[in-house]
Amino acid sequence: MDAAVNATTISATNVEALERDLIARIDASADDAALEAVRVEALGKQGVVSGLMRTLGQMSPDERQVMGPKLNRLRDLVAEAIAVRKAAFAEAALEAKLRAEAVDVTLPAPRAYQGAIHPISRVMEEMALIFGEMGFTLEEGPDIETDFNNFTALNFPEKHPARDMHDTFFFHPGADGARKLLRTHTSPVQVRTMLKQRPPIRMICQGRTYRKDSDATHTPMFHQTEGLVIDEKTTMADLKGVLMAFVKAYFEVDTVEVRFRPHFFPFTEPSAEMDVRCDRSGGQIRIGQGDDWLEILGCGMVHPNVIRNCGLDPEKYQGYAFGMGVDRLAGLKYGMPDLRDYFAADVRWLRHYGFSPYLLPGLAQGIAS
Ligand code: 2NM
Repeated sequence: MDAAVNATTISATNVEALERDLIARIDASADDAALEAVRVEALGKQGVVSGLMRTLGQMSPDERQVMGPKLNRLRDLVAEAIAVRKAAFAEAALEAKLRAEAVDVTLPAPRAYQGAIHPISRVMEEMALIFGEMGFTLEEGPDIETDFNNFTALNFPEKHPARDMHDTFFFHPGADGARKLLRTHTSPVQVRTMLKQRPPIRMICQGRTYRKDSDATHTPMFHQTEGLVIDEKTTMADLKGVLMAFVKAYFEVDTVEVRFRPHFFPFTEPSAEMDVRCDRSGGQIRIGQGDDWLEILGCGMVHPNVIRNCGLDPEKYQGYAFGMGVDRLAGLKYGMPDLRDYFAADVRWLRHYGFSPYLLPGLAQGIAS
């Protein structure tokens, strides 16, 4: 410390000199460590300012009256200057850290990390759009269902093979003995809709469905789009008209020939499978022309037992229903042959078959644009 400063020969002049000296050293300190050294020398227990404060006790009252305020002021000024300098160091350190960690959020993401709309999502949007234009509402239900909603209400006999442990993923029974299951089709959504809404009902539902099945054309989780119309006068002709309009819009063809083949479902009577004319020559399937047929969906008039099980009077109401596999129809439209690829989460596959989130399907510009 400056030789001019000596606690026994303290004067107003050297308090000022000491102040200038300390402030200059504080301002000149380059970092926290240098600043701390100045603080210890000035304000620490052995520090020069602390030492001067102690001399007040030995001064005469007159001297103390003069020097007391000066030393208090010196101590406060030095403490304040140190605090200001310390804050400046902290601020500079933060600035440097922010600069070092800066991310330019306006930069485009690297190509490898860009997402795409999965073709299944895209196709479900296309289907919802087509049926939406025909006045169908879109209903939803849970993947985990009750045995009643998935089977019993839909007129599946108690011993029906589809209830078998080999097809259905059952959960462990609850305290009441009832076992929940992963829905094996989206039809329980129709059951829920009939139970909560008075006719007329004109709805579709879409989503995940589950069956114990796995090969090139079956995955244990797959997707369905199903539709239901319930009213006082509905006919199989209405059903056929709606489905033909759907097929034309979905495959984007002006004309398409379809045929109904008799079939069996527990929940419809009569039941049918619908085929569309197609051409298989040349290794790929072309819809709408040719001399072959391709099965694309199941349908029928809703069984009176189903209407009754869902709380409606089958004497007053009838309706039609249909169901289709989204995954296979997506594969047909966009040329993806192996269903297992859909769920392999391979970014190369998704980049090739995925859709831009900016290009939404719309009927005006063509749903595939
Ligand atoms: C299909 C085929 C035929 C269908 C029936 C119902 C309900 F709930 F109204 F009874 N929903 N879906 C149905 C009918 C589904 O899928 C191949």
